[in-house]
Amino acid sequence: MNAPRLTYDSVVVRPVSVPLRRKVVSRVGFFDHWPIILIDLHTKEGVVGRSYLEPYLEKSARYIVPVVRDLVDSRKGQAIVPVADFQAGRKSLNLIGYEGVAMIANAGIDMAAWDALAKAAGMPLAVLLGGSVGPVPAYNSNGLWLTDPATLAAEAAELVAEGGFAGLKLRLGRDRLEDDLEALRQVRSGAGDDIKLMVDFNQGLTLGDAIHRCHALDDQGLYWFEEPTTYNNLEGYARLARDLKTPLQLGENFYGPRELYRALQLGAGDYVMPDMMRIGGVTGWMRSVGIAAAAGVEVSTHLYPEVSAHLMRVTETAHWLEWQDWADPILREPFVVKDSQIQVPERPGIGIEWDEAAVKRFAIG
Ligand code: SMN
Ligand code: MG
Repeated sequence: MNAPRLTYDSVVVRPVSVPLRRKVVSRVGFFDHWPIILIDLHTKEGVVGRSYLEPYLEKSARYIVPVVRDLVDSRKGQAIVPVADFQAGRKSLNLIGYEGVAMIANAGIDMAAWDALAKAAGMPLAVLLGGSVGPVPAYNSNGLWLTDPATLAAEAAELVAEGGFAGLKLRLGRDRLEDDLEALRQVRSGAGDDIKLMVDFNQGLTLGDAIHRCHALDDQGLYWFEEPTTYNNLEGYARLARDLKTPLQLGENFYGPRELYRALQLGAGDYVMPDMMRIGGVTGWMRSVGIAAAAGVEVSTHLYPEVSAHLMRVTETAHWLEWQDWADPILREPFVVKDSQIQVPERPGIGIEWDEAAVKRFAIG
């Protein structure tokens, strides 16, 4: 038998900061640039595994990058076995915590390691994982921030046209209910009444205000309410999920499968949407979606549309992919989105290669 075997050699980790076409104005912050940490995992055999991390905060590259380098250095010469490496990597850092930077660094390496294995096997990642390439339903999350409601009708129409989208994400949680209602009217007037509206509060409300606001909006026909209050107030979420008619969505802040499990046990949400960097890369995702499927809960994605698209092809209760094009400027071949679907390409691995000229232009640090 001649199955490919790969060995850790070295890693190149490069932070970039990419300008955003539409500035992020949200309760988690204002961003006109988006930091992305590019990971090139070099194997002794010559295959290079690629992934990226989106750490929100530009300055966080200063402490995430050394952890990624340190973990890979400690594995030099070892076989690449992502499931065992993920476990060992987390354990090696558990004395400073299983979450936060430790998880983020492990997740970044995990995604690059899986990419390398799929490339060595000559298969798209979805195929290596036992699935097939094909389309994944996607909604457009590239806009509709907490900006002047009067601008939202035109923006919503633009966002639909960007990929024939059947769903859009809208950020809510303005000081006055009337302004949220006006934002909804504007978005519907631009996007049409059939559009699915995913509504994200970005943890902006206290539990009491979340109870008021979500009940006041409960008859608006919204597709989901996302993160109305602090992400780890799971008992508060369970109360909201029990009392509201609109499905409650959470999960972009789960660090690892156990947090997803705990949230589902408590009935804290109707839907979940793990984030590749926090749930633990490909390995963390695969473990988590088994739990969600067993609980009968549908799974959407958060950021990372390229690798997430592969994983949705092997996710039993796959729901909606969040389409954000923020990494497109540094990708040689951005993924194609049309008819509200992202297409998993017929390329080995995840199918991302860097546009090196753009990487140079946007480099930081
Ligand atoms: C989000 C993502 C990135 C920046 C700000 C807000 C948001 C989402 O929570 O779900 O897209
Ligand atoms: Mg969100």
